Amino acid sequence: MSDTPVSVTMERDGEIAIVIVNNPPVNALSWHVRQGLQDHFTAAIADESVKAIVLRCDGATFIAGADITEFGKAPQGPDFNSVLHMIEAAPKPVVAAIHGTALGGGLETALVCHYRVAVPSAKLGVPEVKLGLLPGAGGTQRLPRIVGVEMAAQMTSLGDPLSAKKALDAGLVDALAGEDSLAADAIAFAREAIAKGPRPSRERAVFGDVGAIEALKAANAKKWKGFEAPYANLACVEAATRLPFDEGMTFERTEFMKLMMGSQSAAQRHLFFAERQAAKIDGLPKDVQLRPVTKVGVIGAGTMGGGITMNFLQKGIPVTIVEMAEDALNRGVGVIRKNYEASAAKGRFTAEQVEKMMGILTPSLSLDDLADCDLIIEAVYENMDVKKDLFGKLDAIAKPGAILASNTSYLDVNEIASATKRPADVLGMHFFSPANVMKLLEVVRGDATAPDVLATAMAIGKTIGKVAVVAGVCHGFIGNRMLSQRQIPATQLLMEGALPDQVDQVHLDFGMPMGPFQMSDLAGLDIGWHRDPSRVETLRDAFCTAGRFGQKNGKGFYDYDEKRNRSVSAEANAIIEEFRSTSNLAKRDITTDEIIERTLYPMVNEGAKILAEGKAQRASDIDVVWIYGYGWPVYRGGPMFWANLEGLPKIVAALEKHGVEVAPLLREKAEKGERF
Ligand code: T1G
Repeated sequence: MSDTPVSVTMERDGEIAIVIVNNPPVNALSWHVRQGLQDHFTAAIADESVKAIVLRCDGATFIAGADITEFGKAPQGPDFNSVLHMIEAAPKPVVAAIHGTALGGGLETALVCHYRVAVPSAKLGVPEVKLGLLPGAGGTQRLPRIVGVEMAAQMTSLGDPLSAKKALDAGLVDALAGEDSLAADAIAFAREAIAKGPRPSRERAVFGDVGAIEALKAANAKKWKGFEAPYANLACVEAATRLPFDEGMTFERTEFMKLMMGSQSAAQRHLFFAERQAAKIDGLPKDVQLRPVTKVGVIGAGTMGGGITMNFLQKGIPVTIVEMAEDALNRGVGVIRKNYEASAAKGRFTAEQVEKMMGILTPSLSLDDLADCDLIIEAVYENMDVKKDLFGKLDAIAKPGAILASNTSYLDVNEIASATKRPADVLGMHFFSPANVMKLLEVVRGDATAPDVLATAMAIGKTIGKVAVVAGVCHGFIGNRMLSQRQIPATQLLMEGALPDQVDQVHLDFGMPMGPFQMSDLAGLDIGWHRDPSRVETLRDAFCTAGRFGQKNGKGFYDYDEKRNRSVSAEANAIIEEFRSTSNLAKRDITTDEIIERTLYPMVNEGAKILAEGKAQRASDIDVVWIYGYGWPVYRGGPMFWANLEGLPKIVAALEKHGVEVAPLLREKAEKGERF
């Protein structure tokens, strides 16, 4: 008995053969699917009684791509391109019946079919660029022949799917089927196609304006900074405009293999799975039931409270927002409306949608109005006494079973929970500012937090469009705890001769959206300042004493114009030099390598401590935190993935050279030749 899983079958409807793929959950083109396609298409092509062939899929979707789990492993089963060329060369019409998401290799399979029928809800795309790849099975060569150069360039370099309607308009789909009658409609279409015969896309001419490719590069230069894949995709589409098909396929293969063997694709494929893994809670009892969340309470209508509120309103979840003072409440509600109206002006919402969202927002000056909320999130002043007092009041007001969440960014959630008689219902939900934009949500699990409470918070995070990661209680949880291990040495480097823009530029060149000192200026240098100008104990004290609070007042480590564009500040650098001169450190040249070793390696070191303490479930969760919370460049996969590429022994040696105590787990892995 062959141990090949049966993931492809074939049925007949008269003279029509129907090849059916069934490889849950997304009908990925695993090796046994390729084998099954090869076997059944060979049989259907050879069978004289078969006059046309339909390819369709069972389950949630048409083929959603190559099986990413097979990448980097020894090849098994037939070569994908060979299977596709065989289908395209069939002497009888082949019709792809598309539902769900025909993506990547899935769309490429549909492209070698001669005709394509899709249900209206289907989506069609080539998202390989988001994995640091390109469509490696002819997508870059066939799309310009079917939808033209401009759309092919957009589809491949941006990776966003088309709706079935747009695909129909573009000629990528030949007909729309009934949402519930795809199989029958595709068979009927195939019957009619018998007279038309096959229509291999490889024989069609490329059309459209190759100038669209340069225009796309210009329009996305900032977004694609540091990325290789978008440009490789466009190079392949451009090659299709000047090379015969087979030479174009060879060009595509060469470019595909360059990306596949590179670190950027490895990083982006790592993140594809890491993001999905982050949603999983290890050890969660199988029978956990989520608590219903139909009404949310938010306490605090400031920047964070308002942003948090917007997340729920956008998903149609009513929110009661509570402030202590009416003017603060009105201001907060006004900002929410203004933000929605600004988004509507950009076409993201209609005016009706804005009114509908504002219509399910209930402003209130009384905590008592939260009594019927299923989830209450506080976003008040970051002070333990204030939070404990508030949670004590909530304990008496909130209904049994309500989840009480703190948006604290570093305080001890266990201590906050101790202010209630229901610590099992308490956890942290740490949003990142601006909370309605940043995708990361750290869900901070208290010692007493119940499994269903944790699972519910993770699920509601996904519902409101966040990437939720479980964090343990410690100072700064995962992200901010590691951030402090970057900011402290960064400031120390200024004491040794570096300047803010030198350090920041190294981080910008690394791919971060901003460097340590730009971030400090954005956050505000006066956060936590003792406000005594005569007391200058730290460099920040010196800046605050000089009235340099950061972007908020136009000057910090940099000077800022009215559009918040930064420029090097002679005054700031003079303050640094003055403060540095009080230290007994000799000024010296600081290299780029040293800046990386002194600011990024300590983050990896702290990540190892976080893992060892169980404050993160897995190293890939730490990567997800830094990608979605701080803009770590996706093509470097996150701090822990990047550390593997750097080499843990190299990191250990550098940390020792700079006098940093090496985390035991990091040292252990380095010595054993292991990776995170
Ligand atoms: N390969 C392997 N596993 C995959 C997979 C894939 N392509 N896509 C999804 N999964 C797993 C996923 O890890 C998760 O596993 C489960 O399926 C459900 O996924 C030659 C080289 C299709 C829109 O990039 O965009 O083709 O966590 O949670 O939200 O040119 O999955 O349950 O164990 O995301 O309903 C190109 C990637 C590949 C599409 C469904 N294709 N997938 O979203 O479910 S490269 C893609 C998605 C390629 C060719 C090239 C989404 C989805 P687990 P999910 P979903």
